[in-house]
Amino acid sequence: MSASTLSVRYAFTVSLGAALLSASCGGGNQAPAEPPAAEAPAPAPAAAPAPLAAGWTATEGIEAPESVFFDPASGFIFTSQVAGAPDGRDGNGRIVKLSGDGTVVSSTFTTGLNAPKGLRAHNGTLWTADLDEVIGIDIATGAVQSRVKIAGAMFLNDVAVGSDGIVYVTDMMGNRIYAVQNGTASVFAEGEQLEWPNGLLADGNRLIVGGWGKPKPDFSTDVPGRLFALDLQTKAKTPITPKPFANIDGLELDGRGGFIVSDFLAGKIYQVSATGEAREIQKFMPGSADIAFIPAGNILLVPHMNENKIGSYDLSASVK
Ligand SMILES: [Ca+2]
Ligand SMILES: [Ca+2]
Repeated sequence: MSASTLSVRYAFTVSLGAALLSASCGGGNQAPAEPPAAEAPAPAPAAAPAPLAAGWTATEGIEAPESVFFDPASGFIFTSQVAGAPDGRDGNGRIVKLSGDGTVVSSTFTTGLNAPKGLRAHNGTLWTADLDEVIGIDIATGAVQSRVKIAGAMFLNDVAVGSDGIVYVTDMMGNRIYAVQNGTASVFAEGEQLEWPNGLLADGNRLIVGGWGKPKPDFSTDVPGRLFALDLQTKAKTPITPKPFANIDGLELDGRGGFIVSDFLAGKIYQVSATGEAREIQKFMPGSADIAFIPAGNILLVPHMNENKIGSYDLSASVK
């Protein structure tokens, strides 16, 4: 290629660039003469997520993760970063977006939160609980769409969404469960019979609740929590496990009529049958927070809150 060919191509590129710049500035004559620093990138097509897989660990941008949620609609994984104290109003809480193979797609998917915890999605909105607020996030962009501040909330923790779109949220330290609908919160249930509720799941006409037990200042308990159900219409409580057995944090369906739950302080994972038999199936370091379980493939996603990492595990050998 000759030097003159190069110079012709360069001149063409410069003039085209100047024309584009001129157009983008409104077509006036005051457009600067120099070429733009870089070509304007075409809108990138949304990258498809990698298939959900087991056997990986993610640490990039992971900072005291409380919840991990697999969104079946988009195929992406979302995880909440408390980043600092669980009750810290510090403005550094984030949501991180990952692909199914553990690749971090965005470590700043949503920023400006405080200490976000539970995550669930409904109709394109990712819901989280952040201290005393229930926050709706556009799952396509990460932008905050709505905030509902709950007066009197002490330590909001997990969220669940009914088929009708009502968002339920546990207040572990307040011994309450709130319902949020059309931007307004109301008390759904309250009292010590809620066993200091942490994990929450909507399952048909029931709300499944994971009790932590009455926490001491260090969050340990003399009596841990049970797994129980609340009827969404009557609010009647039905125990699932007959006895308290764990400081329950994460709570998922096992796809077999029962549940997968995590014990945060013990680091243990249990499978609980529909009739309430709790069986330990995995043990990690303390700090197994709000897990995700995907029955297809028996994949468990664990936010290891004390270790600043997310792990993905194949439980095929232990889930029955
Ligand atoms: Ca924080
Ligand atoms: Ca939780």
